[in-house]
Amino acid sequence: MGCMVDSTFIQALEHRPKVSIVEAGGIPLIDLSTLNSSNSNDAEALSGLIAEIGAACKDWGFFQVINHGVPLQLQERIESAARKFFALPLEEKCKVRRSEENPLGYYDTEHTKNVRDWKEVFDFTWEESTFIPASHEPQGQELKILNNHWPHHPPEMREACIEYAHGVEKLAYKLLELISLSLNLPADRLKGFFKGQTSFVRLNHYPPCPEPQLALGVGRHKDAGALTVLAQDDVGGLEVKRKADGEWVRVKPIPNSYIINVGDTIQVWSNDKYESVEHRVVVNSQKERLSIPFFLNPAYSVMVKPLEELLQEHDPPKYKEYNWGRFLKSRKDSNFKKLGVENVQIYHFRVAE
Ligand SMILES: O=C(O)CCC(=O)C(=O)O
Repeated sequence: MGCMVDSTFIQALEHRPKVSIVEAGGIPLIDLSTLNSSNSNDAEALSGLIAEIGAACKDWGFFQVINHGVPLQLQERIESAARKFFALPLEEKCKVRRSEENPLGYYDTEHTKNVRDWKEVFDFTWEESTFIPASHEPQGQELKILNNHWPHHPPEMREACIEYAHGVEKLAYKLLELISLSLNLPADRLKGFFKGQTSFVRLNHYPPCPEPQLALGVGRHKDAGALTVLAQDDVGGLEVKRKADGEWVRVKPIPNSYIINVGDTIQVWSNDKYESVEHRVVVNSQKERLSIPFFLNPAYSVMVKPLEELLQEHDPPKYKEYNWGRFLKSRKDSNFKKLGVENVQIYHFRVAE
């Protein structure tokens, strides 16, 4: 029988999803109610929470949070707007299509590691205008401005997106503080890197796939930025590579929760104390799925390198410094089209041991 999906979507044999799903022993579930209750001065509860977050970052690089303080209606509103947007005819969605020039808006041919993803997306930045380098080349000094590309339909899309981004950003900064504390750093140690942030939100829509055993919604990858805060609907499909044994583990949807993962930037800042972990999205033949990651990213000018306070004579820096903006630009270019080469990764900046 012929194949029902285009060959550009087909994963190499070793990267295809397995039929059986591993759900047992999933990612840690962390209750943040201490932060939002009148007991927030309870030092013991707070230090317990910091220890839990530190252990989750170290052992998994991923965790799920409940009682996080982000109002549920923000997620409901953006989900509803996203479903209406993705249901529009392709030509309507293409009115806000992303281009190589401006990588924001609608896009349906994204590639991860040079294989096409079974999804369509809509991207917008947290700042209405965001600066990034015009080129990833080290000698290029020119900057360009990314402007959000808002559709006319549905009319509530823009407001729902902006309100959601502001709500989730607060949670992202709280988590960043807890992560800093878990590394024995002051709570606000990382905050300065985000003035002029390049953070963005992505609406991911995964339509049903006739051959889910051959393609992936998003191919295996690590997130390049600092932290990702992800909302998903009740369908499920996200899989995380368990550090303990390299097994792909499905993340069970929990109502009104967020999935948090450490990105490459925290891996470098922490000099590998916390590692960014590979994940991927499996699709299915019956149901569409929606997910909404918020990628908390530094400002374009930030030079990323291990934090000095975390280094010791027997633990020297494992990475040479690199510029975040150029790294991001290079990643965006490679996701836009199929290239013959691997895209930039933090291990390219690793110091030889
Ligand atoms: O859909 C998901 O659960 C994860 C999406 C993801 O990893 C991404 O958009 O980079």
